[in-house]
Amino acid sequence: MGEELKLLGAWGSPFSWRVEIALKMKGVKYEYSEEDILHNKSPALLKFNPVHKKVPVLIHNGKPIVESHVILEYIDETWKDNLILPRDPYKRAMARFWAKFLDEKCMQTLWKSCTSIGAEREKAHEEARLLLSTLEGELKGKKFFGGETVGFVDIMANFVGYWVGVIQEAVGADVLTEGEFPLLCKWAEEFQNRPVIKENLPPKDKFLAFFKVQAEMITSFYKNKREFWVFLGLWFDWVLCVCVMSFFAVIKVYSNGILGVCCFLIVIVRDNDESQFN
Ligand SMILES: N[C@@H](CCC(=O)N[C@@H](CS)C(=O)NCC(=O)O)C(=O)O
Repeated sequence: MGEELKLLGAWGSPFSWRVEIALKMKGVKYEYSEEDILHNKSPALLKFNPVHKKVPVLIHNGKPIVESHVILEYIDETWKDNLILPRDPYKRAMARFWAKFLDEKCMQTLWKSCTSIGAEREKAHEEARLLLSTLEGELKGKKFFGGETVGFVDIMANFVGYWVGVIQEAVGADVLTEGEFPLLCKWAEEFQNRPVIKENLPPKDKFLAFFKVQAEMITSFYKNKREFWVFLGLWFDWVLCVCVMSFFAVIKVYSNGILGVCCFLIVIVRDNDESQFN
């Protein structure tokens, strides 16, 4: 087939990387185009992913496919060698279930547990531990989530297998540790050592430097957010104090006024009464 296959991606994106790995596992040739997602998205990205404007976008013979898990399924159905998803319908359904769990539950929490600070970090850390324990349980008696070889769930779990380790190193966090999650750590090692993965991992030094900057930005965001709330709290106390004082002052002026009016009326009434007797 004289096919045209192009991937719009970003070097540090676990989502783009999923697609690259799937294409490489299948041995499919493609053209790669690096997107500057932070500063300058290309017209092609905006045109082919107008809904989310995000990478990855796979363009096959002019037709775009977006969302990494959708792209993985498309690749698996289009190029049949080295199947990524299991053939058995139940196992396929379960693979999709875990993929959803990874993207919807784990990714955000793991990211937050590595980058937030204070109470927010503690909370995210606890949540991340629970999620990682669930994944640890899923690996019991297996080398990979997919069984003996890397499959759909392993590719979807790439951020646990590589990204979390690098982010932890960059920011000094310890969410995923060998002591607490031995099966997951062993899996991450096996995963990274698979030839197709090892040869295509994003460079660690570049990654560390990138995440240090990102983490500093995010940490200062959380710090500013906390300082903002402290400032707002103090400001609110002050406003409350002024309101209470004003309230009592008004009551006092008002009651003095009433008292004055009452005295005035009493004097008038008495004057009137006395003049009747004269
Ligand atoms: N759910 C999407 C997520 C894609 C995504 O978040 N891509 C990021 C890069 S890691 C992106 O392009 N961000 C650009 C933006 O948010 O504007 C997928 O699975 O493909």
